[in-house]
Amino acid sequence: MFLIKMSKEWKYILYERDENVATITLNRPKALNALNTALLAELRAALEEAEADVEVRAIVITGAGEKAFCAGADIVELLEKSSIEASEWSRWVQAITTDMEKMRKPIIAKINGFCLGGGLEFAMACDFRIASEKAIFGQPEINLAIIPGSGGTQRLTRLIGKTKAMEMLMCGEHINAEEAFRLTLVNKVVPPDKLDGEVNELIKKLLSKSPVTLGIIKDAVNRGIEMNLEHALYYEAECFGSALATEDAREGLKAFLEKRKYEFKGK
Ligand code: DAK
Repeated sequence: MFLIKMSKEWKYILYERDENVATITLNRPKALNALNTALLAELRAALEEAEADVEVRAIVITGAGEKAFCAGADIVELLEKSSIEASEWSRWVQAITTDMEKMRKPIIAKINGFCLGGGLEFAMACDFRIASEKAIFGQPEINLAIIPGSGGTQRLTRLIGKTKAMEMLMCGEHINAEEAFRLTLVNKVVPPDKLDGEVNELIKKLLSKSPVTLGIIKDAVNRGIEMNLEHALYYEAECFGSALATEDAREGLKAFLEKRKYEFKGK
């Protein structure tokens, strides 16, 4: 039986640490978990806490309530910002998603409902997206005459390609989970009552691997995708060298030859 260890009292998020897994729940269900500045500050602090906690080896982000993962940036707040405030806020928010990609631990978005605008941008900064059949996706910013500001125009294009990204960004329409899967925007779609189980299965797989090597893969993919192929392959070779130098790699290679199960130490 896992012990639930509550870490801190937050106002807009719930943070649970259950053995090796930290779960961060966006917790403004009445506003469909829309991202106001206070929530984002807490989310950032929670991510930092999870990254710093040596016991944590996987992070799950999800939304409170039945209806939404996150319906995007808080529209009430957006209207109040001056142009200068918006630019500063923009850099600050972008840093959170960029940091999520720099973090070494795998991050899973558990998408239980509406996943729109900034909500989808945060989901796209995660390493995995597991969705309920009820999930709805979109970049509806165009309907507010704004654009996504936290990577939506960039990460969406990288994930699903220019043709469909342009359509989603310019038409601002919702797509259902099945379509999101077809576009490879999500890894898997499952009935709502199977969502927790599916995410737990994925976590089980990830926890069985070397955490240090998972971190190297995440870094190689996220940095490499921004480079030309020649530089990316050079970087991959450097990462390969780092991976091979770990104790876990020695253990993995030896365990194979000795026909036994590996025991990784994360070193
Ligand atoms: N912000 C604030 N409140 C929201 C919200 C949002 N994004 N989405 C929903 N709510 C609130 C509603 O106002 C409503 O509040 P009450 O009226 O009950 O007080 C409550 O949540 C329930 O919503 P609905 O009554 O509308 O529920 P429905 O089932 O009828 O509709 C919906 C659900 C998700 C289809 C609808 O709520 C909706 O269309 N919501 C807006 C979705 C949206 O447009 N999202 C994009 C927001 S803009 C940036 C970074 C990020 C961004 C921009 C810049 N930088 C770093 C620069 C991102 C921008 C966005 O995400």
